[in-house]
Amino acid sequence: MAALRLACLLLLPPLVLLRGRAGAGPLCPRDTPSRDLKELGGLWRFRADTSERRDQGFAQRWYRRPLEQSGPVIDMPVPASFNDITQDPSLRRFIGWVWYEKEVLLPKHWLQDTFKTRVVLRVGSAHYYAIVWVNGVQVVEHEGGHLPFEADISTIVQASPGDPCRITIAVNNTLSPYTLPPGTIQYLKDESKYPKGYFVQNTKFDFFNYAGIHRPVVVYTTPVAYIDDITVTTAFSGNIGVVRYEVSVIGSSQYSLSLNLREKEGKVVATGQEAVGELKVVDPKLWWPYLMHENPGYLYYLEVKLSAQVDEGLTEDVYTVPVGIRTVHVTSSQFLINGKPFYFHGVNKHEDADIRGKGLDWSLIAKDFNLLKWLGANSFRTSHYPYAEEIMDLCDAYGIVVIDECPGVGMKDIENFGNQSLAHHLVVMEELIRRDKNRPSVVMWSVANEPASELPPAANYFKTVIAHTKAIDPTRPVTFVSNANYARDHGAPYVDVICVNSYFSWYHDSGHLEVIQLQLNTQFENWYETYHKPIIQSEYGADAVSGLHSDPPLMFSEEYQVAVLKQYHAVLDKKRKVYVIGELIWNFADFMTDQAVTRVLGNKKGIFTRQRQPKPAAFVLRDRYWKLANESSCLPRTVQYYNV
Ligand code: BDP
Repeated sequence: MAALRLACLLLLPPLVLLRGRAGAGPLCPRDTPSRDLKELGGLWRFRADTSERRDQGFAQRWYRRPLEQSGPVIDMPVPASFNDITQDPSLRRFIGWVWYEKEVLLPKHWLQDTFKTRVVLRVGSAHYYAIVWVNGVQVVEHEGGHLPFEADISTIVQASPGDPCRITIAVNNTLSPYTLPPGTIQYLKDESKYPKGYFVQNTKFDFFNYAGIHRPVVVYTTPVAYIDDITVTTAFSGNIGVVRYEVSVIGSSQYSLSLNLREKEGKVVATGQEAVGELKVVDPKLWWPYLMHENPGYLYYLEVKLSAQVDEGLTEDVYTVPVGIRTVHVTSSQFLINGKPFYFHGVNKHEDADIRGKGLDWSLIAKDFNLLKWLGANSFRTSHYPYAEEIMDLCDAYGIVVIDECPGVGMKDIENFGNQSLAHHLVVMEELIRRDKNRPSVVMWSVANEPASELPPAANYFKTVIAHTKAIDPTRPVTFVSNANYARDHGAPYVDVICVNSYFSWYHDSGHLEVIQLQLNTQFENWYETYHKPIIQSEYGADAVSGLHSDPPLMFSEEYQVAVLKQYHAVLDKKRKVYVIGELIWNFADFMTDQAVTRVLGNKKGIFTRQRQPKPAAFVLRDRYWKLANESSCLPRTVQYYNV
């Protein structure tokens, strides 16, 4: 109970008023002929509220004046996690409210043209609970990391044109049993062992709980009458591609639309005028996964032009969404993309790197995509939370297939399956789908990773979350990733694809490579016999500390990691001929975790180190993935082995 009280105290500020929309506008901010964009990356002023109850910032209203007037501030990069930036161990493990602040001068024409410009502040993601003020006025609050949120700040910034606008963001990383991911706060009261008031945050997931402002903060403009959302779904029949669309407009009821669907090179292939319609493309270039076609990730561009009547006259807005024409279907033993069987040969990742933690970093993003291509990986799962939009854009463009996972990870206690958690989980799925619904790369939603799905309440919980997800997006299959016993998993009846994790010869029968094939075979047979649904081996692997060697292979050596992979591959090679539709290695790269006796500066199951250098397992997987790609595709010889 005490733990819960503290969790609530840390999470909820006194007197929070909800203003503005808690979610983000569905359209990712872009520069267009009618919209401007200003990125607020760089160094922000930063202060952690170290008061015992973490409530000093609210009691003293730090948002009312420049943050440095409240006490000592430091420089903090945005985007980045704050944990690894300083030499201060207490900041690395800090739980509670931290405060960020930046002053920004906005262009004059955004502020003076008050009737025609709407100014919006958008945060790509902040972990986990955020409240935002502009010039001391609260504009939005948002629960949950990994997803964007925004607020219309026009009236505030336009009230004092010429003055810098002060943006204050308070972020709280406390996790409670009802957040996603969940966690608990534990007070340790034995004063012979712990200082007074000592508490820790406990979680049941296996990655370091990085916090801060992880993705870009931007200010952007739209006209006052604007394109609020565009939803696109695609199909094809014979040589006709179909792009169904729906445009929603805010700010005027008197408007006209003009839509142009363009090829990559700019040629218009279809046009429309209605808010809801269907565009037909003759001989469409389909969106294909990487290595399934010589021209993967083909995108059309749907340019939407709005001409709207507002009080002051006519205003125009333009927004363009990339469109990949493709279909996804699941049978009892196959995953079909554009009607052809697709085999996931890919990875699980993390947003994780030295120093920046989970902060967006273009160099890392570019390197990771180059490594994926080198590896011959055609897919990844966004384990265990939604990744940055910048990453997802590249998946669309490169043809990397994505299983898009929400932050339902570490749900191990019965409390995580109550109504409060469920209500929040539904909102998170809505926000995720609103953000990623138009992406051709996203072929399936994953609503959780390794929840305690044997618990009886998991039945109704997953039935509801999956039904809700399908109701919002009827075009994509839904799964969650299980490590439960096939006979006792209460969520599996509701999924379209069985995703199963196993660590034979690692967490069980440690060191016994000889049992892997038997156990893996049994695992697959049990699941398939029970459900007759296609199966993805959604995690498997072993830790290898880079540079540790042992022959015969012993645990934690590079040789052991390779040996585990080879044992798994022997069984996968049989089962992929029948109902196994994919294999995703755990993990793409080593990543930071909480400190524990089982973790050596983090989880070492990466086939690349945290610095993205290959371990021998990477070469084994590379050979395998390119072979799989060549088997299942008709790639021209030039693409058949990635030439570095
Ligand atoms: C699985 C989890 C993943 C862990 C992995 C491991 O889904 O988050 O990091 O095991 O233990 O159970 O390495």
